[in-house]
Amino acid sequence: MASPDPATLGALADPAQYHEPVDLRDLPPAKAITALDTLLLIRAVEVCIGEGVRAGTIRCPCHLAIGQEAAAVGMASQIQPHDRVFGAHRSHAHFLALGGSPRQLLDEVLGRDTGCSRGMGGSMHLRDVAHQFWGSVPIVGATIPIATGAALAAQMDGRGALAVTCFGDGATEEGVFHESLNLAATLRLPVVFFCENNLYSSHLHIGLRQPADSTCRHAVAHCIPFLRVEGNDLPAVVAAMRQAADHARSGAGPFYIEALTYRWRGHVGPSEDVDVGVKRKDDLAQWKLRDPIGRLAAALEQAGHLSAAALSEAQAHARAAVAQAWDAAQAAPDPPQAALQGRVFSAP
Ligand SMILES: Cc1ncc(C[n+]2csc(CCOP(=O)(O)OP(=O)(O)O)c2C)c(N)n1
Repeated sequence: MASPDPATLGALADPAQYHEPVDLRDLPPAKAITALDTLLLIRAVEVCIGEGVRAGTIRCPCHLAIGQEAAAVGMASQIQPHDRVFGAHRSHAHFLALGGSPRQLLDEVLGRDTGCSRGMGGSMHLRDVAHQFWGSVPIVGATIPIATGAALAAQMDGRGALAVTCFGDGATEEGVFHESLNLAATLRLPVVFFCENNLYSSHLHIGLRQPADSTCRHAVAHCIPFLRVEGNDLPAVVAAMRQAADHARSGAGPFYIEALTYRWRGHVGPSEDVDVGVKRKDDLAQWKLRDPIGRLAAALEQAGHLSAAALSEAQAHARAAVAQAWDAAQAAPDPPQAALQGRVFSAP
């Protein structure tokens, strides 16, 4: 079989395709149901955050990943206790997919003392080391070299752990991205470069920013094996991530994944931003038919593992859990004023 063209997304970029139920052959039903519950929880949390921003209750900038949930859940499926995962400005889904608490996330975006970063970070500085999420930052591309350093630490520790860095297609335009791929390949570091290509960087389509629409060509340039995957197909992302993680853990060096997906909301905030970007209005309607949740649920229903009533119940359960967390988060305390300086400088 010919290798895929590393520069071209081809049919994957066509929003009119891949609307059918996903292929469940490689994912046991119990795992698929658990994954569906996580996808529903992430969706419910992000819808809640969007409403909080719209109402003015949440005042930090929030970049929502509604529509991109399967990429995060597939990435998280292979993470083990000594691994270190890093995110970026759009990382609510990474945090939750790894097992982070919705309550701690909601507390954080509300600036509460009980948030995952003690209310000092907001949406773009999430951290939950107990669930292998070592941090996200707003500077585009900034966690890519940090993850590469974590992979060097993992290599020196010799426990078979790996580092994962999740970033968008826009981050591949940063110098540190290329420096990190070069170093990781040269030192054969156990790092998975996980690119969620949602075709946009802020309001600019990739066609206006890069000479080709697939970022996998950068992996080839740095002698790193790659897989390109339909990012709204949960079992496909799980399979790709399994191959990438096995490769990195075995000592064979870094691996590059490009998960093609699409965000339903604008770059930042809850609006759908259909009035900006190239053809976004028509494309968004098509991408909603390529919903990662709908396609997984349809496959489970088709295979007889899920009824329409059970799906509604799971959705209601996710929404109720989030509503309860939201109420509790609003009642949580703000950080004390003394914490402003106390958490900036480390004690001698
Ligand atoms: C170094 C740097 N340049 C520019 C910005 C402004 N900025 C924030 S997010 C973003 C878009 C990044 O796009 P991408 O990496 O594809 O991630 P996505 O938003 O699509 O998830 C930009 C340009 C920034 N935060 N940091």
